[in-house]
Amino acid sequence: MELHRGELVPSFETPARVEHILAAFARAGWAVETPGEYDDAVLARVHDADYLAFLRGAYEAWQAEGRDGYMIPGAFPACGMRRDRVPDNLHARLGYYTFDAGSPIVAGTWRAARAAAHCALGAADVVAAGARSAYALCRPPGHHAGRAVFGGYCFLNNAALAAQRLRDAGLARVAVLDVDYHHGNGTQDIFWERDDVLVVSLHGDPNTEYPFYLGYADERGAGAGTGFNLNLPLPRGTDWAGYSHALEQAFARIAVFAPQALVVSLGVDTFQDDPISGFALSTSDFLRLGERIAAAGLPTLLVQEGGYAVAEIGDNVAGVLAAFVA
Ligand code: OKP
Ligand code: ZN
Repeated sequence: MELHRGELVPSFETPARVEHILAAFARAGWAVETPGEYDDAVLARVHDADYLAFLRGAYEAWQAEGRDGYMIPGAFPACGMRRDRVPDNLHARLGYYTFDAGSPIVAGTWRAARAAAHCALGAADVVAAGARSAYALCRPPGHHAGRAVFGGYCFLNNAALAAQRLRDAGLARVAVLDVDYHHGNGTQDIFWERDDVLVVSLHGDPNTEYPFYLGYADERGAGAGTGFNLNLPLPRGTDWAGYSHALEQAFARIAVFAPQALVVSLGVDTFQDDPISGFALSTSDFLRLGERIAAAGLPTLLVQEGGYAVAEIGDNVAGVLAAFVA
């Protein structure tokens, strides 16, 4: 469930999304593997230790206070309030570590987020070992999760963990291309001051689209990372003509960067019938998207992000991957 316009409504991010993706893979005859386990120290490569400790123990602490159900924040340290100390109060800490009320923590959240991260890390290891491509079927998604903040259904930043894993495997430069409808504010946050990971994102204009407070074109990185963040916000209604134009700008920047690998935050909520998004890509456009990504000729790791048109999500994801399977 999520708090949406003052009401608890069923979350758009559902287990059925994975079932539909797996069904499409089965129809295509594609096998799926389960990744191994990773030590939590790997998560600390992109997330702060206090944040990870909070996420790990949040629901047990909630239960120890005699509560059950959905852990939803109601207070946030907004403008003019203190962020230099983390309160003891559990509800206050919950608000401290998130930026929205739409991403409840439940009993299985840590286990699921950790398992999704392991999928991305496992796929990163496959690419680091020399594979042309790999795909990580992550749920929950990750690109809204920052160094020490969750939100937008995201708790651990799967794509950022994968990019860091590739760096740690010895690849000097890694590019992240985020094609989810929503701006990947967490990925931008994590790599903001770095010049070894280029972050490029195509997304709905934050002036009207979630996550609203980040994702504008004038955000280019800071310090050593100046110029290594590229945002390409696009208006509601953008179709393949507009989208593919921005995609060429993205790949022009990536080509100059000349990375050793590409991590794609693969949201398919750019689909025309997505219930919470505003672009107009068709199922056949996802074939073209996959072909364009593959044409970059880079070792490529695709990490599942959003996509909420559940009946079509399988065909849309499989469409992108088709270019890598041929
Ligand atoms: C996640 B991903 C609040 C509405 C917020 C969150 C959308 C998260 C999208 N009630 N909706 O980028 O696909
Ligand atoms: Zn999205």
